[in-house]
Amino acid sequence: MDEAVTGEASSQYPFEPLRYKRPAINEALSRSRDFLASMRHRRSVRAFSPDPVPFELIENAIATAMTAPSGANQQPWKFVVVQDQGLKRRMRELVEIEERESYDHRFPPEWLAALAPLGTDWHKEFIEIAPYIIVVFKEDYGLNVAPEADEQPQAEAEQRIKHYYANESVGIAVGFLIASLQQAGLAVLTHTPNPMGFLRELLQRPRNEKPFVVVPVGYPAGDCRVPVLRKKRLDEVMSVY
Ligand code: IYR
Repeated sequence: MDEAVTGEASSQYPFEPLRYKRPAINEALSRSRDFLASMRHRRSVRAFSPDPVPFELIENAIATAMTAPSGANQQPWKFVVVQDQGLKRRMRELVEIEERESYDHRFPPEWLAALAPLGTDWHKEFIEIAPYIIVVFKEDYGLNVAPEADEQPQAEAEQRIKHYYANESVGIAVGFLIASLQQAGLAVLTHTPNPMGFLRELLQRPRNEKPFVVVPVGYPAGDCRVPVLRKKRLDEVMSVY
């Protein structure tokens, strides 16, 4: 391989051979079709069963999310798994306060109209019922605390490292997370209470972490119903030049 193409020659960091095995075409097609079929069954679920979920499924999903590409490989994400019943109850209370205000006063009519087919309202009991709530945080910057932090006022002791493409990076990682959970037969919702700054306080996260999305995870309730929604067709979204 031409070193100039990889940038290896100009990099001061070590490179290693890519570990890669090209799959046979039939094998690739078969895996790709199976994955598509599974993902086509994914639905956002708002009615969960309280049945327990093996914790390894949560860990594996987060480990999968962590493989996502990120701007400058800065991995600007944190995944906070809430299973404590008291904490979930408190989270539900706080979410419902904000959501009630949003539905009653903050959402403009066009937004309410866009949401109408989903049948959502301010009630968020799923936060208490789903066995796990994964709260994903985004770091717009990293925080390095200098070793001599003790002797300096806090503002001087910390060093901020700008993160690049944090939104895109965390968005991709959440996609991986959801795909992994779907493969494990679990249901999720991508929930974005608005505003959700209170989650940083509730979960006592450092100030460089910003709540990105709340992901309740569990098995769907036995009587779970979902709205009839249509996904766009391939020809509506794909252009080949
Ligand atoms: N956060 C609110 C409203 C909401 C907004 C969007 I955009 C949705 O796709 C669904 C709901 C709620 O969770 O009810």
